Amino acid sequence: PRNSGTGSPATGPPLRDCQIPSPLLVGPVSVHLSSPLSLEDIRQRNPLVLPGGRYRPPDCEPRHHTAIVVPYRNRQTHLRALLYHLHPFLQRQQIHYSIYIVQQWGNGTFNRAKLLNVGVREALRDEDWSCIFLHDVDLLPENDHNTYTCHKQFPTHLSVAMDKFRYRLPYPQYFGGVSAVTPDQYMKMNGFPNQYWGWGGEDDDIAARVRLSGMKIVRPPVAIGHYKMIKHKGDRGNEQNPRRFDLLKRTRLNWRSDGLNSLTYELLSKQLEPLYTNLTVNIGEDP
Ligand code: UD2
Ligand code: MN
Repeated sequence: PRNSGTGSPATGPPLRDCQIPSPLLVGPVSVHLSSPLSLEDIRQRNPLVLPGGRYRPPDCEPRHHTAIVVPYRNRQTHLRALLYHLHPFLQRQQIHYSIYIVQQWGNGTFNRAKLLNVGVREALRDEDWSCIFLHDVDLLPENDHNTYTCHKQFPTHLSVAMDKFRYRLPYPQYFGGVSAVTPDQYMKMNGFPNQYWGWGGEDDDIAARVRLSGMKIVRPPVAIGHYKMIKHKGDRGNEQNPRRFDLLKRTRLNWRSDGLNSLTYELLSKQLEPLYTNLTVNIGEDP
């Protein structure tokens, strides 16, 4: 059968494969941040997006199946800006995709990497995604040639040129912001660390896992990997993690035992919102 997963019409003639590159791409786009629309307005602008934030191109068979996983708590305006930009962006790329917002329940210290682990696991319960994106809520891609697909062999880092860093890579091993893995790559590196509570270090730990598990990081050209980061202050509940330097010294010892294989959490709810799937999760507290 040509259609297996969610969002597929039940019958109909086989579709031809989507063209590469997508004829709908426009290249650089200007990203305005003035006043993000309401969720209802965004929904009306994206009539083909199905509940849960799912989409597949209507007139060709997609070659890529990508889950976008966003670690999240209390960033309503950023979320609206992200949905406003990302839905049309991904549709121009003719990808079959779904957006997952992984919301940390409660007021405990934020844990980005653990939320990403939860998102990957839950997304893979829904579909055999060929690619999983790990996406900060406040980063908006500025060029749709930066395709939201995976490299066959190696994890990808996409946000290589951000306005915040004057459109340059801040340091060679930098892996923060937006990155992507295939399920195989994710398993190979035992997922992400669960022990980074608060701001910082977890992205460097993930980059170290890539290397320690025998892989490397691939990146799009700087001219294409442009992102705008919505300006913001640090969040309450996500203060700098003073233990991050000590933890990073131990990645080499810990990565095999802490990660996907030690992940525990309680899924409190899963809701198919019009523009995204909301997962509310109790991930426990900093011990
Ligand atoms: C940098 C990295 C980010 C991560 C972080 C350290 C960039 C562009 N991004 O972001 O990937 O490594 O440092 O942890 O370099 N969040 C919430 N609610 C909160 C706190 C965080 O939703 O209360 C989410 C949200 O998706 C946010 C992300 O976590 O974008 C990263 O947090 P941040 O934006 O405060 O950190 P930032 O910009 O320094
Ligand atoms: Mn940020």
